[in-house]
Parts: sequence; structure tokens; C-alpha cells
Amino acid sequence: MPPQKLDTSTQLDAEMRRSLLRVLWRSRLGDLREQSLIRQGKGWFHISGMGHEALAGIAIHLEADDYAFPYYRDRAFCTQRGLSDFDLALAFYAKRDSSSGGRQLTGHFSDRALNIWSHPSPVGVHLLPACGAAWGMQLDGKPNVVYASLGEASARQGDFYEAVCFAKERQLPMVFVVQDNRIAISTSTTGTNPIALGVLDRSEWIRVDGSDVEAVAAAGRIAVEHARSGQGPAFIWCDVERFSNHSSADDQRMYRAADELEAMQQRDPIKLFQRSTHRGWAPYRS
Ligand SMILES: Cc1ncc(C[n+]2csc(CCOP(=O)(O)OP(=O)(O)O)c2C)c(N)n1
Repeated sequence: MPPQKLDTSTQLDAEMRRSLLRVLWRSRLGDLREQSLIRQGKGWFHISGMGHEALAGIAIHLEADDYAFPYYRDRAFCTQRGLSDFDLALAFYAKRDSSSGGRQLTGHFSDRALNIWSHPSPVGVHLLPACGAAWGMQLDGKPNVVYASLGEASARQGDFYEAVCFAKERQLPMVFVVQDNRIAISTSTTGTNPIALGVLDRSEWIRVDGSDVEAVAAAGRIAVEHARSGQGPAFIWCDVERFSNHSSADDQRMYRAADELEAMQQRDPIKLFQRSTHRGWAPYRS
């Protein structure tokens, strides 16, 4: 798929913008709440999607029968897909009534009814099962697609290349999304990710700014339509920021400069989207 100029002019109407903005805030505030609960000793692990919220703009293009194989930064995506704050809280507290029966690591989202498949902790391991789901849909003649996401460091795992090869070989209805926050725990990935190394064919990847919710939604529309129309897998490379520590077991002030942490706030997808949404939002016009 060649790089395309993303047309963001007409695609989100006022109602969709408002509902998406609510989802983004629910995700952000849920992360902040879980962070403080951890500090109060009321949870045992937290991994956040703060900075990655724009990926919810891809979820708006998925149908109920599609499948999602997200990863742990996809809180906003999963919220848009239908995970409730209550479900997320059950998972955070590892409650018996949570989707995994309290057995899965928090942030490893799942929901049988929403077709959200919980990824195992070794990164990238969910990508081949994602291909399996897409292959099954294809064999059944269903018009559905599979979303599969990962971080840019995980895109160096063997599973990723096996999955991409298999998806291309079989022309599977899949949307692969790499969320590039330029860091893997505490290690910079700027020069070592597969796009930077020239390992992936750039012309096949839609590259999109993850601080721009509308651009991500536009990329998602193109990619989902491509996969759903039987043209094989689509690929999105999304540049995002990681606003939080890697997880609650980490403090990024130990390895990231204070000015870097401050500068990235300018790329907050929620604040930027809120600003543009309010500009075009009739009730707020004077
Ligand atoms: C196969 C494997 N190796 C190492 C780890 C430890 N680990 C967990 S998350 C992570 C960083 C992954 O970085 P990236 O894929 O860029 O995603 P990000 O966390 O930055 O969103 C690592 C190394 C793991 N879970 N699985």
C-alpha cells in the first residue's frame, strides 16, 4: 500500500468527535486513577496507555464481528471497542468476575463478547494467533477484519515477521499497527526499529502522527477498508509518545531528560483533539 495523503477534512462528525473525546478522557483518567491506586498500595501492577489514546480512532472503524488483538498500551482502543470502566477496574483488581477470572496481568485486555483477545506477556506472541483468527474468517467467507497492534521494539521479534509473511502470503484481512513511542522500557529504539533499519518496505506502511486523532482515524479508515475489501493486510506505523513510566515497576525520570518529558506534552493527542473539537463544536460557539 503506497503512502497516502490522509484526508481528515470530513470524516468525523460532531457527535463522533464528542463521543471519541469522552472515550479518550475515560482512558486517560482511568490510567491516572490506577496510578494513584498503586501509590496507595491498592493495586499490584499498572501499565498505561497514556499518550497512545489516538489509536481509539482506529476502533471506530471496526464492526462487532471483527477481532482485536491489542497490546497493553491499547486502553483507549479497547474502551472505544466497548470495554467499560467497570470491566477495566475488575481486571485491575484481578477480581474473579473479570474477563480473565483474575488470572491475567492487568492491562492485558480481553473480552469474549467484544472479540478482544488477551495477549500473553512475551511481546509479539499474539500476532500469529491474530493471523489464525483472520485465516479462519477468510476460510469461512466472512467479511471481517483483525486488528493486531504492538510496540516498535516488539516489531523486532520473530513472531512479527512470521505474522507479516503469513498475512501477505494468504492475503489475510488484517490491520497491523505498530505504535512507535521511541523507547522500549528504558532503551531508545530510534535507530534500531525495523523501519529505521530499512527492514520493512516503507511504501507498504501508512505512517501517521499519533498526536493527531483525526489523522489516526483517517489512517484507520483506509487500512480497515483495504483489509475488508479482500486486498490483504494493511500496515500502519503510528508515532506516539509514552507519557508514563513503562509500568508501575519503573520511574522514567531515571533515564529520560526532564526537558524531553516536558516537550512531549506538546504532543498530547487528547488536548490537541479537544482544542480542535471545541473549535468545531456548535454548543461551544459564542
Ligand atoms: C519476548 C519478550 N522480551 C522482553 C520482554 C520484556 N518487555 C516487556 S515490555 C518491553 C518493551 C517493549 O517495547 P515496545 O514493543 O516498543 O512497546 P512499548 O512498551 O514501548 O509500548 C519489554 C522489553 C517481554 N515481555 N517479552
